[in-house]
Amino acid sequence: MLDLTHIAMREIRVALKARFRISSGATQERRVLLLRLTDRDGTESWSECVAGETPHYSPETIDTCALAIREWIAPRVLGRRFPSPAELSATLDAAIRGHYMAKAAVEMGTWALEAARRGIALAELVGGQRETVATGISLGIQESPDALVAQACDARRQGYRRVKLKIQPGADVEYVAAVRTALGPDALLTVDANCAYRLEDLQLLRRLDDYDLVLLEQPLAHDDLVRHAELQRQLTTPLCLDESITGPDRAQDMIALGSGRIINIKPARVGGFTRAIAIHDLAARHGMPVWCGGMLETGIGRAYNVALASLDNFSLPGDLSPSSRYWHRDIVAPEWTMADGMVTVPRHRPGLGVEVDLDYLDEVTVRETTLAP
Ligand code: OSB
Ligand code: MG
Repeated sequence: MLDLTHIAMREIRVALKARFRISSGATQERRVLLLRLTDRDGTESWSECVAGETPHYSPETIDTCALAIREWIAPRVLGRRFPSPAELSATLDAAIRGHYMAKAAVEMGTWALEAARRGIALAELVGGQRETVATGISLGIQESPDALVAQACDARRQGYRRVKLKIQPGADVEYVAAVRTALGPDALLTVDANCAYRLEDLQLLRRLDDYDLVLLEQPLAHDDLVRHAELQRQLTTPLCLDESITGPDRAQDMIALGSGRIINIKPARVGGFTRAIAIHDLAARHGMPVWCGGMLETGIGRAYNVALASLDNFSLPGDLSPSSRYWHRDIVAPEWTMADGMVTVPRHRPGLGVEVDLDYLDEVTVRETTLAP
């Protein structure tokens, strides 16, 4: 039984090693909202809210999430008992429209809490079987095709199993062609447009069919399914949806409409693990592969994604880069590492599988509030 007595909200400020640019905006300094959940029996867990500082990827931001958690989500869960995270998820769904990343921060925290209490790994609680998960890298938009090629070659030397290129009008076909030539025909290559195109760009998008891409991620609007279906009918490259899939119902609509053939599951985008697993299971029943996306997480968010990606139908490499890709110093110990393009699922440690480095966390914390019933 889950019985939360406190939720501590902590904002930290951490700088990425390098600016990360996608079609909808750039990030270097990150403000990250972390939660520490405490249960009546004293068990604690940490979770991460992945919302950015601006609404460039989704309508949510770190500030809307903090507001939603404080005003509407925490009051619904603190001091109430839930048999499991699934019931807590259903309660939040019924009571609050949208605010998926805010709900997810709390809901995912209860999965780690439940795992810690049972003394099992988060991956085991989720039902994941893998010992290691395959990792791809996401490369931001660069100044020139040459600069992108240099990063792609470096990624391959590091062992990444897949390279994803961020694209936008003006930085697409030429960049993709250069990287395909540099990496050769066997490299797993994908592209992500983060909503930068319109259906009218069909002729341009069709040119991407020449580069044997594993997938083209979210070319059209963040809430679109109908135009993506039209586009998929005109392309041979499989479309993969990210922003458009905010829950199991949207995944079902995507399948019914033919809006794409692959789903990028980010548990935070869809409101948490309960809904992420429902999408995973639905896709599996339809023979549709899924993979786990990233949101420039710290090592806490990474722990959740790695556990989720240990499920069977996460059959393409995820955006699960090790700590050193983004951070000079991560906030967890041990830091996340990659060997031969694989990240090890911490199956032999209970809960998240990593410890939070509290000394460093205090150094980067800018505010903290504790919510109680
Ligand atoms: O679309 O997958 C995306 C980062 C911020 C916002 C959106 C996206 C991304 C990434 C980062 O691609 C992937 C990662 O965390 O390694
Ligand atoms: Mg994406």
